[in-house]
Amino acid sequence: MKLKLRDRVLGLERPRLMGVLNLTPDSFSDGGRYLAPGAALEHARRLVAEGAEILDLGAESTRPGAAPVPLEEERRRLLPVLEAVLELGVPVSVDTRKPEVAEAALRLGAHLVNDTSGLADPRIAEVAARYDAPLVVMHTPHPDPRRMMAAARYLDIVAEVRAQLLKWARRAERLGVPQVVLDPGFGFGKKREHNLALLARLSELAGLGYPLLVGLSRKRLIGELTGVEAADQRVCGSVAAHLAAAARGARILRVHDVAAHRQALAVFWEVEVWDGSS
Ligand code: HH2
Repeated sequence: MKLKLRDRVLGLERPRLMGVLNLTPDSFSDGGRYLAPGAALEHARRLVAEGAEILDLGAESTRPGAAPVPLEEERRRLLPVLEAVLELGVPVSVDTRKPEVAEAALRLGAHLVNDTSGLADPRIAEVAARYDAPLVVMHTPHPDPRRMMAAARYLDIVAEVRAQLLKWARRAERLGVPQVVLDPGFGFGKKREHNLALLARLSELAGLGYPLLVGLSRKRLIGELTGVEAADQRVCGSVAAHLAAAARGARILRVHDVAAHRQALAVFWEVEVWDGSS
């Protein structure tokens, strides 16, 4: 499988690392660290040097309870950094729920739209279509982070996420999106048992035939399973979760700690594909 990122192509025959760059004051694990454009660009360079093959830039936190960021403020945080990051030569994804922000980013040259709203505003798909860019369709039971945890009620989480993602993917395709990437949305309106079920049964989503992206990096699930309170100390747990996801078919891993994931993947993948000849 391949991911066509406008003017370039990323093979998905093996898992790829998407490095997270949060241009926010309030992200749950690194809020405020990369708000200044200089610090953001320096971090982007580090992520690329460590092995990130896509960078995901976001200027609005989606952690449970986060307040929305006005359009102008999101643009002001994102666009100057995006312009500089594009110079690094690595494909860039823009993590936004707003069609206007997606459009401004694509006009500057961004390669992928990462919509974490569950296609709440379908105009975002029309924008991706117009720029021939792929769209990440992520599951959330409610587009507003202040209300999504109250919506965490499922009978069969995996079946419901699968059905909803398929519905949104087909809608995006009808609106002209050239390629859809699916994401179960770990932590978005999901409790421990929901996240665990989704991870254990991820192959059921990978089998749908779309590229599968997952983001478990430093999330609450990792804290719950390990007892590690500080989000930036959850590196080993995040790596373990992402390897479990890769073993079940995830091909884009959205991570904060690129070097650790790269090392782990280098070993994991050799074992996965070993055919006895070397
Ligand atoms: N998770 C976060 C943000 N964007 N995008 C996709 N496709 N999948 C995810 O799981 C996902 C995402 C949340 O993580 P982070 O960016 O570190 O935090 P915050 O939303 O607080 O900025």
